Amino acid sequence: MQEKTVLVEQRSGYSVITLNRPQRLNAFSQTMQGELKRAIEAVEGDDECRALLLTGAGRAFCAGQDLSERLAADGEPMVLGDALEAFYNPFIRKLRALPFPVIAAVNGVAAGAGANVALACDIVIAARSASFVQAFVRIGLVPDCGGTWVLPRLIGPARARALALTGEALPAEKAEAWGLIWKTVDDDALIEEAHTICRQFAAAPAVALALIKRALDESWDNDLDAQLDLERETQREASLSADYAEGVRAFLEKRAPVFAHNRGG
Ligand code: T3D
Repeated sequence: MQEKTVLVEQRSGYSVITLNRPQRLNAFSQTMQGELKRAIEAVEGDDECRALLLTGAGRAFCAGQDLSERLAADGEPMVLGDALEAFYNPFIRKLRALPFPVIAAVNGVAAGAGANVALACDIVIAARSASFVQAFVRIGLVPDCGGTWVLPRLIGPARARALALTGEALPAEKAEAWGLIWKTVDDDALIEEAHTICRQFAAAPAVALALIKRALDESWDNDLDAQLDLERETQREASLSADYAEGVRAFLEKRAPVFAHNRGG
């Protein structure tokens, strides 16, 4: 039997998805795209899930689209566009819309769509040996999976342009220094660090986490006035949650809060 190209593991309060085609640097084959789509839908529908950890098996995080599936039988490249609508665009939208934090543990090279899937996550931590490569231009393509949106917002137009236009690899430590990712850790500490973050989110106030994500996401399109209105609404909603009452009580009683682990409030 063929090994699964995506491994899903349930931990207490969070899930782990591992891209699992190490011999192809976890490049996205069509089979893997199908398995990943089902995995993310399962995680989305799991009321007990309060964080998602995404990582890769072997020496790479992900090398992007499996290019061996991009030549038609006559040896000509496929026309793209529909391919983005079939998998990548809905996948990125779903990943961004999950109501809990998504942590990418980038264990090695993240190239092409692999880099931009990682950058679509809420928190990106990377092994010191990892790198981020906007490899698209090397094969005559344009960054996708939201790369042209997220790069200038995270690192500014000058750096975004140079990375996208040259396809140069960006080492993890430089990615951290530029503010592209949250942090770099020693290679052998990466997975434990990612699990620690997930455990922290599994015990955190779930309603607040979802609202924080929403407020930060919507801020990209808002002026200050609109954002202040949004903060009023998100704060109102957060204050209706049992977790807020518990948080205040715990503070006043000088004890650690015990949150309800309930996304419904
Ligand atoms: O098509 C659409 O739907 C549109 C969407 C496009 C999204 C995209 O992601 S386009 C960009 C696709 N990705 C790339 O162009 C990156 C290709 N890979 C590389 O440039 C290099 O492999 C890396 C820089 C990522 C790593 O280099 P290195 O030297 O560490 O490893 P390697 O020797 O190149 O790769 C190891 C094996 O993985 C090798 O196979 P082999 O020789 O051992 O049999 C290599 O062919 C294979 N591999 C790596 N990347 C891919 C791949 N096989 C298929 N597709 C890949 N993307």
